[in-house]
Amino acid sequence: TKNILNQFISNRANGIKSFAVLIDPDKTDTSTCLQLIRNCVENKVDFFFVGGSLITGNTMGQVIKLIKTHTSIPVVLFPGSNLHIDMSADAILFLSLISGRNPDFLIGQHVISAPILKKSSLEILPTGYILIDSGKQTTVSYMSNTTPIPYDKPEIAACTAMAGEMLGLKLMYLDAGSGAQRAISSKMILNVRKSVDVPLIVGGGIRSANEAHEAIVAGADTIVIGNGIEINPGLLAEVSEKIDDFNKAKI
Ligand code: 1GP
Repeated sequence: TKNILNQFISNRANGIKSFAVLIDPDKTDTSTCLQLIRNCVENKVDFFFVGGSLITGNTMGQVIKLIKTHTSIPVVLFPGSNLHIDMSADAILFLSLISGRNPDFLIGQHVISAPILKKSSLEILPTGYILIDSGKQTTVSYMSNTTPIPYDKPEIAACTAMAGEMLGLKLMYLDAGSGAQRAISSKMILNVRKSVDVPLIVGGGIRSANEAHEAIVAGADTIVIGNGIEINPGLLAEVSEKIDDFNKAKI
């Protein structure tokens, strides 16, 4: 059933915040991955994002299989290229890198993958992918050969999101990049939030529950964390609790 986009949209409409955990298939062996999955189940994570801008191993399929055998939490592909498609996932972030000016990541990769995705049962999530500078060059900015939006230029991020929404993109993903030195500022999140109605995914460099909370208060609908959990597995429970508290206070 294709309902992940609707889940994002109805959560947004109801002011319900959600939590996505990014699994980089390169970074986990089976037992660490299994531990992480159990941790996610215990803490009621809403989505798994699986992927990354560069994948060197051949384990993405195994990671998805592992998730699928242990939970029913939806698996959303977070591809770095048209090579990162796996039919056993539930959905794919069909990312157009709208902060960049590299046509390959704006539309080229999409043309190559469209006929394959069309025949698949993957739910397509048309997403404006907006990279924000985080203090040091990230893998994604290098690999995509694009310049991220400067950290302190919220108006550029806002106009980029507006244009993406006008082009019909259904989700916006503000990303400082995995392993970012600093998370995206509240000011920028707020600016983007005020400029578009679509659900707003925010990630990159979030290392504490407080940072996650700030992003949510500023208007993020979905928080993505990868590295922070690898460094501190307890972060998962802390962030999940913050989100829960926020959602309960809302109801
Ligand atoms: C990266 O937003 C994700 O695309 C998560 O980043 O690994 O820094 O949490 P981190």
